[in-house]
Amino acid sequence: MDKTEINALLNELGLEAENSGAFDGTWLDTQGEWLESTNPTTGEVIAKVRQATAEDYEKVAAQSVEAFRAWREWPAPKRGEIVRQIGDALREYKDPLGQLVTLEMGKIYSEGLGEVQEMIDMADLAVGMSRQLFGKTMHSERFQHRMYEQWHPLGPVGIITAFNFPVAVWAWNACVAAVCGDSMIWKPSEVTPLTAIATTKIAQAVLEENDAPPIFGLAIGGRDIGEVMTADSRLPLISATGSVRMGRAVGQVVAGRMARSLLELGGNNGLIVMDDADLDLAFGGILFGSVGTAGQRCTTTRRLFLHKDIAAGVIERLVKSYPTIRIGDPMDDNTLMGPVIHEKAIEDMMAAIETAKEQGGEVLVGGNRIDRPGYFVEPTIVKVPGQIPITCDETFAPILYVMEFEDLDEVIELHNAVPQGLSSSIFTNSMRTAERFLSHAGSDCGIANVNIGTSGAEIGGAFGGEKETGGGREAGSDSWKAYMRRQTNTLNWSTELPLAQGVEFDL
Ligand code: UN1
Repeated sequence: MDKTEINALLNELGLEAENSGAFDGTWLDTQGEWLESTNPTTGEVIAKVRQATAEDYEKVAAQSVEAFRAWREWPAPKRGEIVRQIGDALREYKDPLGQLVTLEMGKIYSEGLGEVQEMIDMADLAVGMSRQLFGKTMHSERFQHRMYEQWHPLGPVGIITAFNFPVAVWAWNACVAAVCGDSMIWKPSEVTPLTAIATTKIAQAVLEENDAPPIFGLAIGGRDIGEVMTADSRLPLISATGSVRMGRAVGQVVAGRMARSLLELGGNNGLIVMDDADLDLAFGGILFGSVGTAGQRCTTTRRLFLHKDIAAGVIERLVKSYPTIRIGDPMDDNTLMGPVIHEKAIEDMMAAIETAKEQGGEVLVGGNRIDRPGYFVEPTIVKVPGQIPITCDETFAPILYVMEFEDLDEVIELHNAVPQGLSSSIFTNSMRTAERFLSHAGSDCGIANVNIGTSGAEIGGAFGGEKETGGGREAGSDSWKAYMRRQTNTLNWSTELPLAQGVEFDL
């Protein structure tokens, strides 16, 4: 995209060369430090954003409390109707918003569009949820008593998102929180502020058309804003996506004030190929899982386990294919892999490759930075002698560690022997093997797949993982419960006051 095209795109999405990074129903005249949003494809600045200060945050939070009080009075299906309209607005803006995701984050345009589609799907799902926030009814042990539970709106929710899904993860949280009756404050990644501002504008326009309170607050800033938000006792839930280090800090502070956190942290996802697998299917799954999004999904395939009888063939095919992956401008339809997010991502990737070599790994293909403007690297395969310390870490880059195994027991053990537990997959045509992998004695991850890869989950299922991945669940299934508070009600319509458990307490 040239300068004129970029300016036209910014204009279409209501962005300017200089933008405010704090929104409480109006765009605040922020006085924080300037942030430059950079295009990872060229290294050039796209536009500037002024970060929220602690004072700006205070305004956003105070307004969020107000908005919550008004919003929780709206019946849930009416809240769902607003989210339905947000889904429609996102359909209208799918192309430009998808382009902005590609411009600012660097994923290929088809994935940029896919990301906005994920937001639309999330809105549709949440509309349905708005009529299904079910509580249970129980039978009371007492005569002429009724007992049931209901789910109430929780309060203003803090949402911290990462650069790699700069808008979809907001939608996972925001669509559900909105139908649940919550207001929210969003702290996006500092490297993708423009997509956050554009999204907030799209959602706010829908609220205004419907005279709804400004439930979608925004506070763009660094760790300082994250810390103020995490410690803010007005926010009963902090939903945070990002590194284990960040999540540990957030989780401890939030636990300290007895609030709730929903953490979706690092993954170190393994893909197992058995000797009876359909190797063409497996190849497709490995390729998208390891190279897609330039290795920057939390569900990216990072560890590949190959049965010894098929290992040589699969490795040969991968090593031949990797150099043919079309790397370049993510806006070009032909490109399969765009840049990584910034210089530091390249440094981290190169450091991980060096460490892997020191620990016995052998680079089979790739391993280098590509000499061109922007932040481009070669997707890399490293053969490792088994689990070595570096394969227990998540490096947010397209490095695939490959190891061989002999039998299922061994590989399940190996697969689970890392601190993270997000996504996992096995390729096999054996029903027994598949079921074992999905059983309690199989994968220990929050997501376990058969004959599809580790990445690209649909929004209908609850998304998240175990161990250091943080234990949170977002998006589908009953994840909405995290955004509401449960109340158990017992109602006596008799003329007596019997006590539970048959206790007698008469004068
Ligand atoms: C993430 O990388 O934080 O399953 C989310 C997937 C996507 C979401 C990834 N639907 O790969």
